[in-house]
Amino acid sequence: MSEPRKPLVRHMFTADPSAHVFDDKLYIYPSHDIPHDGMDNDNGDEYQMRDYHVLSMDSLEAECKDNGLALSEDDVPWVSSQMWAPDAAYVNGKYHLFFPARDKDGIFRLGVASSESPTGPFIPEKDYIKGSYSIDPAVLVDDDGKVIVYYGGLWGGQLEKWQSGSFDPDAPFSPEPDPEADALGPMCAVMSDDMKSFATEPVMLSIVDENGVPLKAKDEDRRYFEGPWMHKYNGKYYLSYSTGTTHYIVYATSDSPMGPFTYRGRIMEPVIGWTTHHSIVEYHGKWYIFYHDCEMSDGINHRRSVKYTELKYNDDGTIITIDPYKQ
Ligand code: FUB
Repeated sequence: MSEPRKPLVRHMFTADPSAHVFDDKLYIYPSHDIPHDGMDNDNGDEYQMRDYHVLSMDSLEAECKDNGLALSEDDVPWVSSQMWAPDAAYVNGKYHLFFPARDKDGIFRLGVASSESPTGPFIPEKDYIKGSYSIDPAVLVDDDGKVIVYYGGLWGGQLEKWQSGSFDPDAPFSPEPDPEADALGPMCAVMSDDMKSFATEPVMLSIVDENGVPLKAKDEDRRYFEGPWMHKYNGKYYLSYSTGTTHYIVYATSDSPMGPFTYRGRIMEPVIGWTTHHSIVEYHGKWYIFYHDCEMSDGINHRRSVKYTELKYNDDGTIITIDPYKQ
């Protein structure tokens, strides 16, 4: 049986969970961490993932199942390494897996693969999505049918390296170039109907404070770092993300899926391990946050395990902050 706040599976390391409900069952699309004794650095070189396995639960009371290999880097012609945090969406009768990985030049791109089944195997497109870069795709299928992908991550995720309009391998990534500058935000684009390309030019989302002023790069407790997620609650768009260096999961809200988003607060305090990455899903009338930590590996950053817990809102729509180690 899957218990909240315990690793969903223990036979492998899993991270970056994107949870969805399809046909009344829970499906979790995680990264698959590989144990090794290599380097651990600001470039994320320790995250050497090579494939994806989809996890599923018939209900919250049921055992969490590993559905086996869903996609391997060996099957994707454009990928050289590091298949990082994925997401999935059900559109036009098919399941689509969105994933980031390094291309043959070592540049992170976004790819897509599709399947008749939520658990795969997924058949990848031969090339990455044209115009895509950076990491951590998260996909919203909006109520009007529009499919919007949010993505981007600092440091190893290379978002800073695209600010001139093309990839600049020498752009500094740590710390961000100018702490007084407006912080970078996640990128976002509408997908084409066949899910194979961007239908709109990607734009960077703006995240502002309570006075409408864009968050600054130096505001590390609140500014965007990586791991975007978008969900809707009572008609509002909730953009949640990791603050990276300060290890929080925070959120901002808007009346539009393209923002601007107003910072609202903290969803989760830091977990054990450097990265924190989450998704939020409604299931049988309650809300849950899926996340990872390194408790099972005694704090080894690239040996993470996916967990979940309930997420609660106040009457005014704000989210109650979760301490991952206190009930
Ligand atoms: O899993 C590799 C990277 O670590 C993800 O892309 C980030 O969000 C962070 O969790």
